[in-house]
Amino acid sequence: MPQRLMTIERHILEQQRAIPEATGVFTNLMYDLALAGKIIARQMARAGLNDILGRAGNTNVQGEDQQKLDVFADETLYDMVKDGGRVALVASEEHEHPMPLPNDKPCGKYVLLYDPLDGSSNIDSNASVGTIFSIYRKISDGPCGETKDLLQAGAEQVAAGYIIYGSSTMMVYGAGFGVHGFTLDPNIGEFLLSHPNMTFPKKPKYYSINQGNEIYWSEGVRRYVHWLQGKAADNPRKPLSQRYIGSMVADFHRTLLEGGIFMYPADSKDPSKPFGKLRLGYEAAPLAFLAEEAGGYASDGVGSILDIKPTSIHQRTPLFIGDRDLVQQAEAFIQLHDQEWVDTYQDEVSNELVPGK
Ligand code: AHM
Ligand code: MG
Repeated sequence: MPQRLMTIERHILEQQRAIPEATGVFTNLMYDLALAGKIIARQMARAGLNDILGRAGNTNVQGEDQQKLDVFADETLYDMVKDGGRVALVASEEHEHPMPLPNDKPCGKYVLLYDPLDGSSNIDSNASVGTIFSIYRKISDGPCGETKDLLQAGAEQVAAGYIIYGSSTMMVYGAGFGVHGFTLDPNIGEFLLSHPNMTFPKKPKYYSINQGNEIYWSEGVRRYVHWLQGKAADNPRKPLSQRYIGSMVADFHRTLLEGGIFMYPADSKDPSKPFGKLRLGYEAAPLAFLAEEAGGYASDGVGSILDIKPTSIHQRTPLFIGDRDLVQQAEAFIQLHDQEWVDTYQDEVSNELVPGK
């Protein structure tokens, strides 16, 4: 008897059946994202052949070079969601302002944020990159979305996920019923359930950070990483191995499968980026949502990432994510050694507790 194949479509549909008020709009939005993922994966696989590798010659709102595949992924995602009537407003890493829908298209009840191709500086070296997405309910009263819909605390996410383009393509998502991973079978063009109910392993294996930035770290972060390395004289522990790809989706995916912690702390490298490099809305918050659904935790070093209410779409945040105990230990080191930094930071960013949490 052949094993029953669970496609991502069937899986989402079955989960949504458990919600009496579900109208199918969310299910269709997830289909749209899965289809965008398939199209991006196909283009990625052909990248060398199509001479699409390399820079597009533009600079995005963060002042970073846009890779050609960044542009392709960004356009593909917008194209897939713009006319279905599921979303009301879209924000992308590649656009300074939120992207409204075309005038003649209906607005839906969700808003979507995405990083179309995170880690794209890795493309030319054939390392894994990924798409990250985050979905909220539209809370504004007008027919179409407003910026405030995109600036909700991460705890309000309806769903979040990523598509990793690696040795195989995988889509991993969470919508309140655990975290589930699907591997793209290129022969039938379907994402098939391969990793149901993903949770962080009990025993952490790796820590993941750009060690080259050590001279820019705070005392607390430096001491914490030394502690992970088993160097703390007062509490020697077995060192964790280090892994770092520099592509957060790939680093997070490994952390979820193998156990451990991924970090991009605040540092003093670039005064224009005092809170590190990663963006809250479409990088940290969606992965934080998945981390918590998978039994882990994500923090900015002070409190939960999911409790931060963003004030701008491209806001950056320090990030510690993965094994709950390890992330809480990072918070303890920062609390103990970086009190001055914590005070200044808290003046600027409030981890407002979301009602009901
Ligand atoms: P991007 O969105 O421009 O690709 O940048 C984000 C990426 C993350 O995937 C990764 O964790 C980080 O940048 C790596 O940065 P660094 O090279 O400073 O270690
Ligand atoms: Mg990114």
